[in-house]
Amino acid sequence: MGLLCSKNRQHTEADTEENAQTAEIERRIEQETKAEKHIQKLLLLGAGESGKSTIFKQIKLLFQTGFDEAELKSYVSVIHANIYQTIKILYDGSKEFAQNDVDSSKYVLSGENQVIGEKLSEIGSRLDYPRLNRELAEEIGNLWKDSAIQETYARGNELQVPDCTHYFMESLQRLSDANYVPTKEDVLYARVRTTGVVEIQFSPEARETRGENGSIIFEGVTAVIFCAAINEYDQTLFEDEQKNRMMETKELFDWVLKQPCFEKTSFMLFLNKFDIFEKKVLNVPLNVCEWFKDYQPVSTGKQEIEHAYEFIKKKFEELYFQSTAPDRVDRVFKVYRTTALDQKVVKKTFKLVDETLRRRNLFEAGLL
Ligand SMILES: Nc1nc2c(ncn2[C@@H]2O[C@H](COP(=O)(O)OP(=O)(O)OP(=O)(O)O)[C@@H](O)[C@H]2O)c(=O)[nH]1
Ligand SMILES: [Mg+2]
Repeated sequence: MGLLCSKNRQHTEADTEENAQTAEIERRIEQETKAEKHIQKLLLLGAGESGKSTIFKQIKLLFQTGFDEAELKSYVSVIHANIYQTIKILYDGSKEFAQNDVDSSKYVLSGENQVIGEKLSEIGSRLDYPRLNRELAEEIGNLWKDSAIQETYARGNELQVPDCTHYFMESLQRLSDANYVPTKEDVLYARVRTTGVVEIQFSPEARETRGENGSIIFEGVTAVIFCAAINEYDQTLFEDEQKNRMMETKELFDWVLKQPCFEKTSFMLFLNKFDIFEKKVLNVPLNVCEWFKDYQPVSTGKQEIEHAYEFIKKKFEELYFQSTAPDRVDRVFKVYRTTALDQKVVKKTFKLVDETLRRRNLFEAGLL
């Protein structure tokens, strides 16, 4: 009996211990599941130059450690390369317009600037650029101010002139200082073409962000952030100058929406580069782009900008519903107006994205 009792007691003790262990495991699983749910694995997709890397940099600045001095300095050569490449595009472009345009005289540079232009164009075609010094910066500055280059810049949409042009050209003196260290803003403007996929893990609480590693990881993606540069409706592709950039974005978005691996993935569409769009749309009609050829302006000024933006938004929404199979229509789809260079806008947008995805998690867990 005693033995039995003792045996029973042993049993009870073991059970209690086992129960406690099970409870602890369950508690940990619950904790880990909860923690995991706070980390959003986001995939940034979009055509070239749509702003994916800029969004990635903003996330790093906003929710991670930002850029340390070594990282900032690593952008010096990128920024200098951006300047040489840009001045080459503008100088070569002015030569082309001076030869072929009806109104050719306005694209002809002064004799002195032609000599400088030839020299800089040669530097711009090298693989290794010299560090930008005061003397070169002055020459580039003089060329930039030449009315022929300004006329050429006004036709930048025909020439693959990058969006960072004005910002860097107006800061040449600072950028050519021997002790120059790029600012956060300089880094956001710096342009490096990414090869590979931009993936980020984002959690406002955990302050954890990782990615831009070039590896293709589509599994477990909480949401796709699709960047569309809405200012590019009158521009052609860098890779194919016959193809309109907005048409390429349309095709890419359609393709991504139809991918089986994203059938349950949430879609966050960033209609990006709004700052450039709002300046352009009053001068360049939307209907120069085939996709927007049914656009009718209704107003002027701010109202017209809003009207044009809403028109584009509607086009993307229509495309979303056309390209989404009926069994997938319950995936989340949200559209945001963004200017990736604007930290406040990006912060606000990511708060909204995070809120939407959390709500979705709760909904899927049956808690909402
Ligand atoms: N004015 C303005 N410029 C922007 C905006 N978003 C990005 N840019 C600039 O546009 C250029 C291209 O942006 P990226 O972020 O490199 O574009 P991407 O999508 O990563 O391009 P790829 O790597 O070639 O696919 C950079 O010089 C950015 O500074 C924006 O909202 N407004
Ligand atoms: Mg990139």
